[in-house]
Amino acid sequence: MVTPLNSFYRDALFRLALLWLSRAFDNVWPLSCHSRANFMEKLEKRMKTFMSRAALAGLLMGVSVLASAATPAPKGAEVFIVSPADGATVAQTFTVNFGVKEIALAPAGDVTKNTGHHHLLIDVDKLPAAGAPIPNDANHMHFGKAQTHAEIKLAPGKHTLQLELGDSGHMPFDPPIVSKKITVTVK
Ligand SMILES: [Cu+2]
Repeated sequence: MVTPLNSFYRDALFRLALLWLSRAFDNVWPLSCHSRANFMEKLEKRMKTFMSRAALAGLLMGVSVLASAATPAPKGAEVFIVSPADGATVAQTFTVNFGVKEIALAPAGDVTKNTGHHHLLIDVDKLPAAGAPIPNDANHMHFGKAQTHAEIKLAPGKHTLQLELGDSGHMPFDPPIVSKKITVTVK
């Protein structure tokens, strides 16, 4: 997906896009008009150039904003499932205990550095994409109040559980902070 840029390149990209756009805009107006037809033709041509530049500049700015979206993972940060144990057999309603190392928990919206909140991925094969908030559905449960455990209910059978930490805006860290995926058998 989007390769995170460091802040220097991100700023440079943004400024370049702005500068380039404003130069294109300047070119539209100082038209010398020998005749009305000539003027309209020139204007049309320059507007077209301006519009295509505006579209491209918008794209560049979008990329620079997107690239700024991922919060870098704190060094050594880890997340893990304390219980149940991998391979455990559990009742339909059971408690999952969450653990973290080298990162603190904070509610969603709290932008304190080196914090995040838990997301429980249930029967998820593909990790949530970088650069977008973690989905919020039955397979991606958010614990945006900085909870350290949850009581969940699953249908009988085998299920996989995995934790992923998200930042204040529910975005995966870069690189993603995910636990080992465990399998439980629900009675
Ligand atoms: Cu979240």
